[in-house]
Amino acid sequence: MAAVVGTAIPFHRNMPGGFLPEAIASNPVTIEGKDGLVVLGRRPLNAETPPHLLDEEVTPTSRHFIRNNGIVPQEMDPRTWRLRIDGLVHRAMSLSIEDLRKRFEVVTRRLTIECAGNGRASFDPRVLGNQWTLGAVACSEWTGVRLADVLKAAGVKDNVVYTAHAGADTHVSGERGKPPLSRGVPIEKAMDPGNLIAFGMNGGPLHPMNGAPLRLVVPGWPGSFSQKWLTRIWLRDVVHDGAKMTGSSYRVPETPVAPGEKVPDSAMTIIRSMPVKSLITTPRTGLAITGRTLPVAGHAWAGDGEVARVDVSIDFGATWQPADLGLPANRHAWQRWSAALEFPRKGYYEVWARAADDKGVSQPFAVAWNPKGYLNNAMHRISVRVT
Ligand SMILES: Nc1nc2c(c(=O)[nH]1)N[C@H]1C(S)=C(S)[C@@H](COP(=O)(O)O)O[C@H]1N2
Ligand SMILES: [Mo]
Repeated sequence: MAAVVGTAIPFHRNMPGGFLPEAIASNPVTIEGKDGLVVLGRRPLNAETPPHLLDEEVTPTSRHFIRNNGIVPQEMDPRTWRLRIDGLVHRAMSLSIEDLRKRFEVVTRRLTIECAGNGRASFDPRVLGNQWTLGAVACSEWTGVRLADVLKAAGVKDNVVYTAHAGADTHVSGERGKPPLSRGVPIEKAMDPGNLIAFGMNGGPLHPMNGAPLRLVVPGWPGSFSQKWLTRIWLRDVVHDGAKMTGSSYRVPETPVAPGEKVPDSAMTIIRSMPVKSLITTPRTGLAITGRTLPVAGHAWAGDGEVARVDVSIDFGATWQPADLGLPANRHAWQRWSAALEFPRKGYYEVWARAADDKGVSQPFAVAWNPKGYLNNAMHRISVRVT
């Protein structure tokens, strides 16, 4: 926190857990091309988007969250950028962005990216890491070529089990050749036609903080698989062991554990599909209304699955009312939901939203605690005062 406010905080022990210093809360962030994001840390730069700024069906580039593990590259020239595909392939390739455009079908898709640590701030006991609240999620419209098409052109060998991704960002330590993040996916997931090697974002170029000029978008799974500033995809015959693939990074206990329990790395498993989740994006929390009715709306998503229903409650979950739920624009796009609420009398209310996926799995009421603070898909709630 001291790094974020720029100086030591003598009374930091008195600060409550999950506390946001006023200097940060009231300090409008000035990241060029971003608007309204709340900065969690500056080195590396991490910033999330308040839910009410995520109301649009397609998240504008200016509101796509930023999750950096390292220092962003200096050079992001799309004309000189190269992507290498190598390792266990029949034809290793080095491609420019122009090559990608010319050689492969260019597609545009709305794809949800959510950081696995989104919601970490609500873990009790607290866990280390960026204290994301709700806004490390976005659904922008990405343009690029299918990862599967490029891998097919390279000719994936039969013994390949995993991809390994590399980007041009550098480690915060400044140590040369030490990548901040290098993740990979099982080859079956890599071959899913939903994954893109993207060079376009919302009809324009990628934002420098979102991986310009070239990134992976591997929707449905933790955002960490979507390597930014993508320079290399290496095909391997073992589970990739790059930076933040091993130990407890992006892993959860194989079986549920009690809050605060110590879990050995050997009992942790790599996170795959993200769980079902929803956000209330209209209205913003804390609203006071004078009438008795209120339209509410938001988005819901379910990793590799689809959202089957969203329900809302104004009585702390005692009764539920079904929301109208839209279809995804394409697979892996979040789904719009809306409902008309009616409040019986004046007073303080909370609106809770709960999504369920196509397997009938719902969002839980409370956080399922795990040592690294991942996969918090507890229901989102906002407060409303009827005056
Ligand atoms: N090269 C590189 N790619 C990266 C990261 C990174 O630190 N370096 N962070 C990952 C993580 S943890 C997430 S959640 C997403 C976030 O994408 P965004 O910053 O565009 O929102 O990028 C992923 N890709
Ligand atoms: Mo992430």
